[in-house]
Amino acid sequence: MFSPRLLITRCLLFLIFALISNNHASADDGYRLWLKYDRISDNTARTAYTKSFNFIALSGNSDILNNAAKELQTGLTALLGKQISVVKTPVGNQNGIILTVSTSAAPGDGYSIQMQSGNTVITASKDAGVLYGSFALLRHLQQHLPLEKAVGQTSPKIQLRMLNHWDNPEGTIERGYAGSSLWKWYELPETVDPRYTDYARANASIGINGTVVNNVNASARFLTAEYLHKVAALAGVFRKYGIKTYLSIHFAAPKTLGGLKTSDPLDPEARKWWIEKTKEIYSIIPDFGGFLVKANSEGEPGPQDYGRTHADGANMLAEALAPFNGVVIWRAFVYKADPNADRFKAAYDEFATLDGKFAKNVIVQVKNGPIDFQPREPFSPLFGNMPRTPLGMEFQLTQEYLGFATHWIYEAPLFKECLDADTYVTGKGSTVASIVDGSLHHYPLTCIAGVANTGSDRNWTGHPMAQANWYAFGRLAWDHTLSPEAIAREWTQLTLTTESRAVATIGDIMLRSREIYVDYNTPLGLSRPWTGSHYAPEPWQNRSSRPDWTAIYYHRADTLGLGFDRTATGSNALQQYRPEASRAWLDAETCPLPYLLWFHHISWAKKLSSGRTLWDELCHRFYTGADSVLWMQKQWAGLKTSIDPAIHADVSGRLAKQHKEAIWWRDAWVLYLQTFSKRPIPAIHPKPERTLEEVKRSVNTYLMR
Ligand code: GCV
Repeated sequence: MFSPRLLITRCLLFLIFALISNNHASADDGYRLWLKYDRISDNTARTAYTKSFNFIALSGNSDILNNAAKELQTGLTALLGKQISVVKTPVGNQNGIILTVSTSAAPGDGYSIQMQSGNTVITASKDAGVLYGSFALLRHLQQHLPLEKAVGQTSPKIQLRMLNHWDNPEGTIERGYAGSSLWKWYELPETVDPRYTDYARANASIGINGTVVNNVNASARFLTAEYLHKVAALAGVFRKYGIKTYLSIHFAAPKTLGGLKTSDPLDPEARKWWIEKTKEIYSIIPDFGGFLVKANSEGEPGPQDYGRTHADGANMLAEALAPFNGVVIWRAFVYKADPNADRFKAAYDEFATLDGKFAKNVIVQVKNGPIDFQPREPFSPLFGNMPRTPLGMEFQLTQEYLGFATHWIYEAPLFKECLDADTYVTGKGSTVASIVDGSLHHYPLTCIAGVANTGSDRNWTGHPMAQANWYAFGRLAWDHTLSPEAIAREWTQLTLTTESRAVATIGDIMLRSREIYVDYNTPLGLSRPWTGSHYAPEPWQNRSSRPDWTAIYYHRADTLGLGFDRTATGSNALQQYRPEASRAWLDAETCPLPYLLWFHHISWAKKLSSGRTLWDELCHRFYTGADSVLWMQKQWAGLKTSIDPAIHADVSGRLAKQHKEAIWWRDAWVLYLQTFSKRPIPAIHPKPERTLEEVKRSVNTYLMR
């Protein structure tokens, strides 16, 4: 029987269901990254934009320009819910977007956005600039900001803004935690996965203009004709988004691939081999970017195998690339197996004396810290000490020492800390950023690289929040003056929610996340590399083929105290810095606590500036860090109604694991260090629920997985 009441109830239920499902149209798998373009829910903003965008006028014609117009069309249509067409000339006196290329526009890859006669005009001197401007406008609209606030001009501060992929030919990724390689080498070049286009869009949207597709521990296979054609297929996709393709090379390729007797950089045959190989590469990939090289590092071959220098090696490759305007990016990540040496000093010792000896098209790429992507490191002392050699920055987005894809760490504060550090090389204000962007030493080439955290996982980065590190890297590569806060807010609004309370809470978690991790993992300047997985701390590791591949080499715990003495009574690594830069670090009394154990061996009973002894302060930090993950969990739990349910559940699960591991890692350190300090854990902290042996066993079990 027909019942109007039943009908009304059913209608209401349907309406509620429709509203809920419209809010989270379908579970968000994270694939769209920060390019979601969900319909703008803020009516005022949407109405204003709708009036302003009736067409997209594009007079030029190139792949990049067409992609700029296409992206705007896709984005606006979805954001505003109305179809917008791309035309050759502006339509009558209707408001629209005009895309133009003009030689007098913003320099380099820059762009300007202006309002002229009701139109929004994006102008650049290069096609890529128009693309960047288009993405910037979309970014602006996704944040529901007033259109007039989009007006302005910007150019990137660094020329080469690159991702470095540590991807291997068999599809694995060294230190990759988000599945396997994005590049399906077996299928290429015949099959070109549409995902490559989405990868290129994502990079272009944040201004990244270069990508090294293979691991720096390079297989010579990438230089075979077979692989060059595969790489060419990728390059064919990337160039349409203004991205150049680069390769990591195996320095011994003349021997291993070319069958020569030597790969000596001063040998004419070896030089000729590279010249011919480079010509072949450019015949297949005409806009090829150049080579990235890891040489004489961790077992990789290099010029020192023949008694030559890094400059000899780099210059041989530079000679081959120069006719094509290609560049050599030569890494400074080197250290020898010398039991008496301090790994901290190695890059400086090998490179500083080579300043001025590199060819014009060589960039020396330096990791942010002197050791290896630790949760906190002082800036590398090479910055500032090679004024005649362009120095590039290498950050790591993949979280090798930062909890892989399980622990939520927002890395922008780490990047900024290094970029803003003052080297004092030409007086106060000689920041690392001013060296990397070339403004201090007037480098003709500038470069910044991020070791990619992408993989075949549907959401690209494994941890949904790790997308923010890719995003922040690109934004800082464009403009290193941006604040981590602003980038976090922007990313959250584009990616997760525009609800202001949720944006603030997520920003708060993000900004505190790195410090929390440092506290339960490497507080007070501890560091912990060794040759293993680099996941859980294993401070007891004392056996390896070389001393600098143990954990004890780094923390130097003994019955007297803890930390690496790098003052004049120790390795004297501090001497590699300008006195003004190292002044605060030199004296244990003044050394800021975050760097204390990087530079000093401190006795367990020493009273620190916090008022606690070293031992008590360590316990305090380890416990506070682990407890703070609980805080992160609570904050996140409170956002359930503001975040897509699939993403919310995914992050909740990872946070639960992070909390469990933070306790475990805290226990690993505290119980191990206690065997030296012989001091009790302060009574305000609960005792670990397991013994050191049990912790060790659980680490081993974990590693066996
Ligand atoms: C690509 C660290 C990592 C290695 C990496 C190396 C490098 O040692 O553990 O996996 O190798 O850095 O940056 O070359």
